[in-house]
Amino acid sequence: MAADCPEPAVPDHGTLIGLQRKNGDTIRYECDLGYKLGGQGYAICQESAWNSPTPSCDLVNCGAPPPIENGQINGSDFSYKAKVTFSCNAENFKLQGSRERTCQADGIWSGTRAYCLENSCGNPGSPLNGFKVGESYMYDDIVQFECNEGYRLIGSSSRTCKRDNNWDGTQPSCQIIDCGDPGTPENGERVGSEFTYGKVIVYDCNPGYQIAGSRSRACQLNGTWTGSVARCDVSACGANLVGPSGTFSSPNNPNSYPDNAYCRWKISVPAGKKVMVTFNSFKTQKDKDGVEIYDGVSHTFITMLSGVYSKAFSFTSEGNAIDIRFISDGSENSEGFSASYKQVTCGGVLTDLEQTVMSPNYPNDYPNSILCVWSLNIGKPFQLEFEKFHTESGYDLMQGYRSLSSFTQSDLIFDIDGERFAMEPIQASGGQMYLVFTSNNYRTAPGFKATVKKYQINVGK
Ligand SMILES: [Ca+2]
Ligand SMILES: [Ca+2]
Repeated sequence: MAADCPEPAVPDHGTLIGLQRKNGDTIRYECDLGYKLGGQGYAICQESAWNSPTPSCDLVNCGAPPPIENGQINGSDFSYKAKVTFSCNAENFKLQGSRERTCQADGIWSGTRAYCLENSCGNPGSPLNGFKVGESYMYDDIVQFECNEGYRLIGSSSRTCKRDNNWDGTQPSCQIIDCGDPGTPENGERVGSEFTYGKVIVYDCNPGYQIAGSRSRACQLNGTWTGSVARCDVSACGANLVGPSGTFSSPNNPNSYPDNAYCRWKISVPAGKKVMVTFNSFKTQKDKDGVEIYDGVSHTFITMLSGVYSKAFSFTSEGNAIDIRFISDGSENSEGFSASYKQVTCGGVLTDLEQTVMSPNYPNDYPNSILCVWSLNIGKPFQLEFEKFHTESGYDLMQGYRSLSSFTQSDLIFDIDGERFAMEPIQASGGQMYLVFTSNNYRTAPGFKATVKKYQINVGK
């Protein structure tokens, strides 16, 4: 019978399990936590000897953690219970994963793998009614915000991507710029009812009052109106005038009008009639002082007169009222104007294509001794096409000027009388035409009919 096996050695940091030492018996070795077996974990007693040497218990080593791009591993002990930390090389990188990892007993690092990722705050978006400038959202990048015209930025106009992946400041919004109601002066009127950025309000005073403060005001970017509050003060000039006829003139005429004059005359005649105003003399500081004429019913702008006119001229309203303003600036003056008015039944104001001009009674004979004035203010090139023209030759005359504010010989574009057949259209590339028809006191004819038509480039040659 063979002898027993010798007492086996116990590995450092390990334990021996099993007390039997006879042939055929098995013993086992176990290592303490954090140590692993180096060698076979058991031995069998065979022929009085252990068939395997005593194993070692080696300290667990997790090995170097995977390298970290744009960062570094701090710590060089990778064995059981050792800790390593990770850091990123530059501020614009942010660590993702575990900042600290510990080597565990199973040889695996605790936590999750660390990466250094470039910082990004993400697209902050554009405000409604505005836009963003800047397409890069990394650390230290700046995006700027602007609002569309007419909107004001509320919040941060620029934001910087911070290290914590958040934008600094607050996301802006764009608020519509509204200057608020600027009011309406007593004894006056206001044209315009929109108060947002860029909108313009125009003031006027009733006849007999003159405006103080700003005649027009615009809503500005900063939410305030330009100019100063409009007021209507009693005026020494201007009046409401009622037909059938009368006169009016600039202040002090024929002596000089004052600086900063503002006079408004509104002349009304019975419904169905029109007002013809004749300027018998006219002399103002050119382009600085002058007269504005509007239809008194539709408020359509007819013309503006300024400078010196050497002969009398007239304007006729379309409705049964005409609205005239005389305005002078703060320096230099002249004698101004003298005017008369009367109610008439011919002439008028044309502002659109396809409108017609006809002699009174057309197609029957026009009356003797008439003066008819038409203002054609179409606002774009047009041509006047006559479908008929027949007046007393040599005495009953139709004249056309290319302007509503100048009536010199060089402004005259046609001057016709008698009977005409197949007339070429008369073109007005400037969008305006001033027509005057006069008949003398003897003999008439059927007159004329003409229509405002679209401008044709190739007509007229
Ligand atoms: Ca002046
Ligand atoms: Ca005649």
